[in-house]
Parts: sequence; structure tokens; C-alpha cells
Amino acid sequence: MINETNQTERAALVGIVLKGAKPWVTDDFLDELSLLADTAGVRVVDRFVQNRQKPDPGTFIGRGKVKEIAARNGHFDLVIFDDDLSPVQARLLEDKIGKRVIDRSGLILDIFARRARSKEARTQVELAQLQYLLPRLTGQWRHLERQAGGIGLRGPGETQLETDRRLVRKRISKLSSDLKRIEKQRSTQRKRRQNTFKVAIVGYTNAGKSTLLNNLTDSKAFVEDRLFATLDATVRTLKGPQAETILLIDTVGFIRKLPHHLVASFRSTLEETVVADLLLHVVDASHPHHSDQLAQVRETLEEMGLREHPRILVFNKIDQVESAAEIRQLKVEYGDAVFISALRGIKITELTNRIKNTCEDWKKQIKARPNTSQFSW
Ligand SMILES: Nc1nc2c(ncn2[C@@H]2O[C@H](COP(=O)(O)OP(=O)(O)OP(=O)(O)O)[C@@H](O)[C@H]2O)c(=O)[nH]1
Ligand SMILES: [Mg+2]
Repeated sequence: MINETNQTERAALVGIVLKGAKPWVTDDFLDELSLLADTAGVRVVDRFVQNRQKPDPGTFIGRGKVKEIAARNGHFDLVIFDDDLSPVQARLLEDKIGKRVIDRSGLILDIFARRARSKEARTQVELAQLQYLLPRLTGQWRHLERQAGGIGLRGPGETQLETDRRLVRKRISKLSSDLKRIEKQRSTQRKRRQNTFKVAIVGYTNAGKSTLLNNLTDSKAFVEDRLFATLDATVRTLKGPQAETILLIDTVGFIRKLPHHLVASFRSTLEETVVADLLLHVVDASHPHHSDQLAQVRETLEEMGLREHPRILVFNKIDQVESAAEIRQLKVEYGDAVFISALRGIKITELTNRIKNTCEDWKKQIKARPNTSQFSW
């Protein structure tokens, strides 16, 4: 989607270190941005980091840095900023650098668009993309105006832009009503599942959620060592303590700065998490920044109103953690967590037992309090 031709596009990444912030944090963010670029099929060839008191309202990174990047514009086809740019900033930067400029949100939207398979996911992504695009539409027509010499053609250019905006708004309203219909179907399905114990697998992208679903339920959900392999809520079943059905729901991964348009339009998918009776929060124990990722997921869950939701913290990929001391340390820090390898099948029974015990407790509660499985978003 980034490129209609089949050539691999080359990108330069840009990050900013604000006064008082630690430079390595920006480096880590750019590492993650690089993984995102890789997932989008873009090759990263350059990185630029700028230190500033605060972002420049016009060019975000300041004129000097923009010149430095522009001087190297023969090496790359597009520039990806780790931070969100306003539509005006993006346009100004494109003008000055002479290459296409996108931000982290734009890149994530692009990846979601490539990966969306189901009708629901495609509708959700297109809606988020158009909402992101709408305020950025102006730039497209300015180039035409300039080529045509401006003056006499200004009118038609503007008219075209208005037509374009109208079309986009019309499409947004059509997609929103399609989504409402899909959400209604989902809510009917959910009502049918009201008396079934539901477990949602949540966590940072690439933590191993789908691998865990596959291991627990002997299924074959799509797994890949790239970001956002899963976009749809995949549901599988597991046998409970009395051979009753437990539903396991694999969900879309979280990441730092998930674009808010995307979160809004993925509401119905994320709602699977909201209505779950238990969350399995999967953390990649072998990731150098697992504690930041853990905090990020907690924050997103809190934003979804799930601070108090029953959950089991699951440290995955322990087969890949090099030092035993590190695992011991994690066990001290997170006494309640389970330490597993979903890929190698290590300590899965311990986790299954924990799920079944929670299911038992839930059944007792349900008996005591009927009609309690209604949550509002
Ligand atoms: N070494 C090791 N690798 C694992 C383990 N669990 C998962 N992986 C690998 O981690 C990568 C990501 O796994 P997924 O199951 O797709 O992760 P996910 O959390 O579903 O990712 P998204 O759907 O992209 O958010 C794959 O290459 C898996 O093979 C594990 O226990 N050990
Ligand atoms: Mg997955």
C-alpha cells in the first residue's frame, strides 16, 4: 500500500529527544519504528535524531535538521517520523525535504490495511484511514495547482478538493453505518455466550498470544515473527473443569501510540476483551523492554476501563531468556505470574490449571449473582 510498484521503498526514520528525556529511549522507539517499517515492507536506510527544548510548531524538528535530511534525500523514498505530525507540519516537511513524509500513526494504519482480512477488519481499517486522511487531503491538490501555474486554475483545484472531501465524508458515513450493523451482530453473538466462561488473550504485539492460543487449544491460528499478525478476534474452545466449554479469544496486539482513530474503529474487536471474564496478559519475557511493554498494555487496558478485571500475568518465551537470574528476578517481582513457553510447551499445564480454577470461582459467583455479564464500554 505504501508503494503501488513492486520495488522495495527505502525510508529514513526521524526521532526527537526533548529536553530532560533520555536519548536511549528515542533510540528504542526508533528500533520499534524500524520493525514496523519492516512489517510494512519498507527498508530502513537512514536515521536522524534531533535534540530540542520542545517541538517546532512548523517543522517539528527545526529548520537546520530539515536541511540536513533534505541534503540526503537521494538515499531514500520516504521519511517516517516516530511522533505524530499535524497535517500542516507533514505538508511543510514534504515541501522542504522533497520526499513523502508520514508519521508512526500513518505507518501503523498502513500495516493494518495490508493485514486486514475479514470484512469487519477491512471496514474498521478503512474508516480509520479515511478519518486520518480527511484533514490531510489539501496537500494532494496543491501540487496540481502549482504545476498549472496557480492563478486561473485555483478555482477548479479548490472545487476538486471540496468534491474529494465530500466523497470521503460520504464514505466515512457509509463505513460507520456498516460497522454499526456488524457491531449489532456481534452483540447478539455475545449475548448467546453470556453463560460461557470467556478468556481474552491480550498483550503487546508479537508477545506470542496466537502461539499460546494454538498451544492451549491445539489449533492453527496465524503466527508470525512480525508485528500485528492478528487483527481479528479469533475464538477457540477449551474444556473446563467439568468438561464444559471455555472460550479463548485471541485479540489484536497493543503497541505504544496506537492511533486513536484505530482504537475507536476497532472498538467492536476490542470489546471482546471488555466482555471477557478473565484476561491472560501475555508478556514477551525475552524482550529487552518487556517491562515498558507490560506498562503500556496495562495503560491501554485501563483506558478501556479494565483496571480491575481479573487477569493472569503470563511471561512467555522463557526458553529464549538467556540468564536464569533474570527469570528468578521476574519471579520475585511478579510473584503471581506464570512463566511459560507457548512455543516449546513449557509450563502450559500450570497455566491451564490456573484458568480452570478461575473458571470454578466464576461459576460460583454466577450462581450467586445471575445476569451480571453486562458491561458497558
Ligand atoms: N522462542 C519462542 N518464540 C515464541 C514463543 N511464543 C511465540 N514465539 C514466537 O514469537 C513470534 C510471534 O508470535 P505470535 O503468536 O504471532 O505473537 P502475537 O502476540 O500473536 O503477535 P501479533 O498477533 O502480531 O500481535 C512468532 O515468531 C512465534 O513463533 C515462545 O514461547 N518462545
Ligand atoms: Mg497474533
